[in-house]
Amino acid sequence: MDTNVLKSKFRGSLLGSLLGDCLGSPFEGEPITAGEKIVIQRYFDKLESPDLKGPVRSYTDDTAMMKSIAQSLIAKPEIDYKHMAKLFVKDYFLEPHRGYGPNVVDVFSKLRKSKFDDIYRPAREQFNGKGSFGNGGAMRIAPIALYFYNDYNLMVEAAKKSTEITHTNSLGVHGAVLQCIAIHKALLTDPKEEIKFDQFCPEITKKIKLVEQEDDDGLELDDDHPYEDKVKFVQHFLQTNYHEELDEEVCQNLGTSILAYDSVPTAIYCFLRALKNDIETVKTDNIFRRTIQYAITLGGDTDTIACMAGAIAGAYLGEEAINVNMAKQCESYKEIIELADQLHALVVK
Ligand code: F2R
Ligand code: MG
Ligand code: MG
Repeated sequence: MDTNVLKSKFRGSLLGSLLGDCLGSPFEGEPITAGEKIVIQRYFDKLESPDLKGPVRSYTDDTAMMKSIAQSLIAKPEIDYKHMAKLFVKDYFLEPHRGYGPNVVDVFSKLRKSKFDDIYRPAREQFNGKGSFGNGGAMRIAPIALYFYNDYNLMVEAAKKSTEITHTNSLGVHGAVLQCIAIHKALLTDPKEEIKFDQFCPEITKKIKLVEQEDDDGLELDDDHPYEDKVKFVQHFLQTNYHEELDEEVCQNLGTSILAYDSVPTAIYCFLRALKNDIETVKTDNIFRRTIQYAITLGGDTDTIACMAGAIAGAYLGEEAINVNMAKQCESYKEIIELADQLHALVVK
């Protein structure tokens, strides 16, 4: 792929992640009624206006941690997970009010107290040794997909290792790997050759199946391949003709919660649905906007689902698809472009 196209896609993915977070966070946990969908439509219409004044929209933990990963990859191109852990912790203690997950903050305190002697121990101890399966690993993963765009196996390994600093439950780790695989697939697909809907899900299903098989403990206690099954559900919903009532079924079956299992497949669905057809309650011809606005109208963990859907949409469509006025409304948007460019300069020759 042409290096300039890739540069635009690197920017698109990190900006997509930022915009989803900043624009989705005011609605996190709010019940989304028909009236609220109209409010969201007007909010997005206004955001596209060049005349909009007022304070920028703040980012939350999703972007804070995504920035730390990008900064760490840039500062330590040989990959240093202790350095990455230190950036997570430093950012948290500098700005603790960015809406971090209720339990992950204990990991940060323990890492600080232990002087980072074993960066994986505090996360392993979470939830009585089960580890977290929140979506905190997945929400921040975009820089890993970009940095390792040329080496799929290293990408999967880095997705796991960077996630395990805070999340060790296989549902948390595999959720992050699935999100990384989806961004990677979108990144390497030329937007001129339209994504073939019938292929995107089967391809990422095959990949996540391998990851789930490799990490299987062999005890056959629970469902051994939850994400493989869930992506098949995404495919099923995509094959169903869209109507507004379908959203209810999507929310119930795919989920919209703070858990990785209940949010990563939903983000993938939002991107593919927005790409496939118009959505009655989301009036725009712009596929990037449709993706994040639609994700927000599903409710629940709106900042994170819009952030993850935005990272995939941006990786596919590139920066040009993102309205500049809307991007300028988001805190640190110039810094995010700078980080994307530095990652691109490091890995795209
Ligand atoms: N924290 C939030 N949203 C809450 C409201 C924020 C508010 N608007 C504000 O501004 O203050 N959002 C952020 O948290 C999510 C990412 O969370 P992360 O990093 O995964 O954290 P954690 O604490 O590890 O897990 C989240 C919750 O999931 C449940 N859980 C996880 N593993 C579990 C297990 N093994 N057993 C039982 N429950 C488990 C717990 O309830 C955790 O607290 C993003 O949405 C981000 O935006
Ligand atoms: Mg957040
Ligand atoms: Mg969230």
